[in-house]
Amino acid sequence: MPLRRLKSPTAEAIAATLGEDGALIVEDVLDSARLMDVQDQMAPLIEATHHGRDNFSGLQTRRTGGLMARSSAVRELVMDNTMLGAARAFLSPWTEKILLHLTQVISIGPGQPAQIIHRDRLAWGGYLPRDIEPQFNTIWALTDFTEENGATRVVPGSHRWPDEQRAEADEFDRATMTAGSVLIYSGSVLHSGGANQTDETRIGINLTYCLGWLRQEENQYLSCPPEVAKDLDPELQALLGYTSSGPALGYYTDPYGHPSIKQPESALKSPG
Ligand SMILES: O=C(O)CCC(=O)C(=O)O
Ligand SMILES: [Fe+2]
Repeated sequence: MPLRRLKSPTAEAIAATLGEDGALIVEDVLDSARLMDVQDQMAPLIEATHHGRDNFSGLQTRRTGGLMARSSAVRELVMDNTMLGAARAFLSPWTEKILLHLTQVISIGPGQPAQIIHRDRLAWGGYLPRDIEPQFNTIWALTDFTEENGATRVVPGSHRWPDEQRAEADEFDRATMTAGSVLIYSGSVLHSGGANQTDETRIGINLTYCLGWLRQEENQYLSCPPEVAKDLDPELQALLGYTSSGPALGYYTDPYGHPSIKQPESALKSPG
C-alpha cells in the first residue's frame, strides 16, 4: 500500500487517513519564507550537535533536541493549527489532553546505514495494550527527502499488525518529499530512517505528541525550564506539561514559594 499524499487537508482528514493507513504525507505545508526561517534557526544548533553514539541513534546522524526553548520558528510548527488539531483528534479516543513528546532535528549524514525497523511506541516498552494508540508523529522535511539521501522507510498498514509480523521488501514505501512537506505517522506503524548514500545531509524535524497521561520521551521540564517556559504561549506551556492532566496528574507544591498562611513559630524552630 503506497503512502497517501494530501494537499491542504483538514485536521479531520489527516486524523482519518492516519487511522486507516498508519502514515501519510502532507505536501507543501511550509512556503519558502517559513522554511528558510526554520532552516536558519536550526543551522547553528545542528552544527553544535555531536553524532549519535549507537546504531539506533546513528553514528553518522545528529539529533538536536530542546527546540521549544531555542526556536521561535519551531514553536510555531508545534502549534500549527492543522497538525495540532489532527493530533488532538487522532488521540482523542484515549485521552482528554495531549502532551508534546519529542522535539528533535534528525540530520542523517553521508554514509549513515538504514536504521532498524521499529515502532516508536516501544519507548514505553511493551506494556501498553496494542489497542491503545499512544502517539502522533510528524517529520517536517527541511531538505528534500529522496530514496538516496535517507527518506524515511514506512510500512503503511502495519499499525494494525501483530508484534511478531515482519515486513516484506515490497510492503515498504519511502517518504520521498520536497522540503516543506510533512510525513505523519502513528506510534504503532513500522518505519525507520533510510540509508544516506549521497554526500548531502538529509534534515527533518521530528515533532511528536503523546497521550496526556504518559511520560514524554524528551524531558520537557529540563529542556524548557520554568524560567523560559513562563514567557511562552499558555497553550504551549500546557503541551510541555506545565499543567495538570486528569484529576491528579501534575500535582505540585512550590517548594520555594511563600505560603499565604504563616507557619506557626513552633514549626520554624530548629529542633534542639
Ligand atoms: O529520521 C527518520 O526518518 C526516522 C527516524 C526514526 O524513526 C527514529 O529515530 O525513531
Ligand atoms: Fe522512529
